[in-house]
Amino acid sequence: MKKSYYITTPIYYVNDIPHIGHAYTTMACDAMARFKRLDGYDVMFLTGTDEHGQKIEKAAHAAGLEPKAFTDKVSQNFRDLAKMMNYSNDDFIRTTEERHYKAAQHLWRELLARDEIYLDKYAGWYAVRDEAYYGEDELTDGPNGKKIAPSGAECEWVEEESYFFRLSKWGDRLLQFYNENPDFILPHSRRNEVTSFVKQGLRDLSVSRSAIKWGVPVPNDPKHVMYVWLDALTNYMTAVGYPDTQSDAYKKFWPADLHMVGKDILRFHAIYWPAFLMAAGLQLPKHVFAHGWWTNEGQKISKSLGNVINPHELIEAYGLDQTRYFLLREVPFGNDGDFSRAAMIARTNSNLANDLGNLAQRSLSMIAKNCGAVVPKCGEFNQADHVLLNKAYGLLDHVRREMDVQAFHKALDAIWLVIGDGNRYVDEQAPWALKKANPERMETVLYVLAETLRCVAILVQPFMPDSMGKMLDQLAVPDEARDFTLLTKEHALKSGTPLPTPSGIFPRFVEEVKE
Ligand code: ME8
Repeated sequence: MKKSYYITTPIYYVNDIPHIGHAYTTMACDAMARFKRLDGYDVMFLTGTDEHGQKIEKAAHAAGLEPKAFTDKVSQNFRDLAKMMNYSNDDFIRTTEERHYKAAQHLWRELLARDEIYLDKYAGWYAVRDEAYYGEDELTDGPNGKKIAPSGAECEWVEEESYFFRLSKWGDRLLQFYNENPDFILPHSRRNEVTSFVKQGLRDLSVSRSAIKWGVPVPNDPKHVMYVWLDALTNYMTAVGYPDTQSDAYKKFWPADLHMVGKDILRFHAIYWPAFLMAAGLQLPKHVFAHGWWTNEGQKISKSLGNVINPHELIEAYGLDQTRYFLLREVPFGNDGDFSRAAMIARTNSNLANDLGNLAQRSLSMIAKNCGAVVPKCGEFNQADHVLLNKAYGLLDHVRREMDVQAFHKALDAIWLVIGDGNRYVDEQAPWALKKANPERMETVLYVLAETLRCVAILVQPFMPDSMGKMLDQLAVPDEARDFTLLTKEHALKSGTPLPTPSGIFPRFVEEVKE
């Protein structure tokens, strides 16, 4: 049986316009999902939308719509984003779906039955923007006497009847769990912020709202709707069949291998979620990775500043695969990063047009011109040939190690080192000069280049599936011969295989000069 791999994105609040931040998280998951599929795993890759809560209720009313009609309309924006970015998600969950109500209410009943939930009254601070409760000690004074959360969100005072989850009793168990599973919170540099929050002592968590209507109804108490984070987190199990824990999907994919999130929502995923699951007697996800935040030319990205970067515009200006590549290559994954047009153009031109594009273009056009448009003949390999080919065949192990810890930039770096070696090899071997003097050697050199390109293109597929698909077409590699088991010399290109006419894959980006 194939090994399984389950990866999730956060489910996005539907009221927002999808921007580079959302595209980034899902892109990271898409690269992981595609990588694992090519590496022989049965993959489940989930994304979707978070559609309940006070924030959405307010946004719907501001738009003059009932929440259901509003969310039906705007959740489409996130499906469109997934299509536009060529994400390979296997499912798209909406928390307003029937299957999700069933799952969320089941989890509630489980918690209630285990006496993990009790009815009381909440009196405290709430930030609608974050849909989060904050303790007085966490807040600072803002202008107009407002209280401000560490995230910068404004808080309001809330007093309402509310159900509480006994979070306070799970602190020690959580700390023990982090200790026993040192790779649960990734990158490791983020562990401290979670453990110190838990060590300060956890308060019981309000898990229902009675002042708002838009949410999953609390079973047997229609005055209450579930707190949106308890509802939302459950999506990860809904999509694999919960509450049917005997279903094939659940047995195969739960617990999830990786919840990918932005650093802003680590607390919910690394504290609340495992506590809910422990309390319900369910298995905990294996890893939560919290990545950094993008700024725009040095500024925080926000609707109110009007500097939101729309992925659609990036694709229009620079190309789809160029955008996908840039997102995961520019910034070490886990760190914050700044978007700038200059960086986008520099990356596109140097790594794609120059390095990879040139290697492919030079090799394939020489083959088309000088080798009768077939995979060249392959003579005896010399030392230089062996060195390059062994590096290409050796890449998978290295890239896999980096991907397994979500070091996307390092995985790409490793591949680009071999691309750089390939370009140096062309210069040193100078196949154009061998044409007359030693045509057999010229064919061997071009063969080595084509074979190197095959390995590179197969490995880069998770990041740039369309472009690498084209490159593999140009090398006449059939669709069924593009997974990682084919990355060996036993599966090398066969001399004499007819090749289609090559064409450039990565054009140089030329800035329009304004008159
Ligand atoms: O928090 N840079 O949804 P959300 C990088 N519904 N990533 C960014 C970003 C930026 N500038 N802006 C947003 C929610 N993100 C909840 C999640 S999960 C059960 C519920 C990404 O729409 C990043 O992944 O506010 C962040 O965690 C997520 O969008 C927040 O999305």
